[in-house]
Amino acid sequence: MERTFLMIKPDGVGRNLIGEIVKRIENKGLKIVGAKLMTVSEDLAKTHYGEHSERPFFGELVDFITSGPVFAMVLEGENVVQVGRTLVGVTNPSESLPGTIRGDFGLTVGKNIIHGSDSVESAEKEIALWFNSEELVDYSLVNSTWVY
Ligand code: ABT
Ligand code: MG
Repeated sequence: MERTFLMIKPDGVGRNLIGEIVKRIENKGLKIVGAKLMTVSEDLAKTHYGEHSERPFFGELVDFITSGPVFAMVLEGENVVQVGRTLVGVTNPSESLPGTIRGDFGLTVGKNIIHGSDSVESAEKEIALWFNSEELVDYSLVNSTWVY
């Protein structure tokens, strides 16, 4: 089954949105196989956002993501990478539709509430970067028969 990496950023945690976001993930029928509240080291932030290292906003991005705790999650489900991005919304919250997490709770691109892996390849890399294999739990959801 496909897996993706979602991470509620310091703005989302600081605004008490963990429960609201987890509720949406559970309602959708996705399975949470890993989750933790953690602070992000500068090294981890720079590795995670490595593809943006030459961009002018890189310094601010690293400062922001290390500014407070994040809530990191691994989700499992059919087509979960794309479904995760759909739940999250587009990069700029001001262009993200109502009904999406960024569309409902965000206003500016620099503080867009949550991260979601953008491809299966990114998801695999990000899961390996953020979680140890012992932190991922293998179990069945009681109602999964009705989802798939
Ligand atoms: P992430 O889920 O955080 O990776 O966002 P997303 O994949 O939707 O968008 P990308 B392009 O990966 O943006 C990464 C972070 O950089 C911020 N950003 C991006 C800016 O601040 N200014 C910009 O012009 C662009 C393109 C938004 C993203 N994160 N935050 N916070
Ligand atoms: Mg991205």
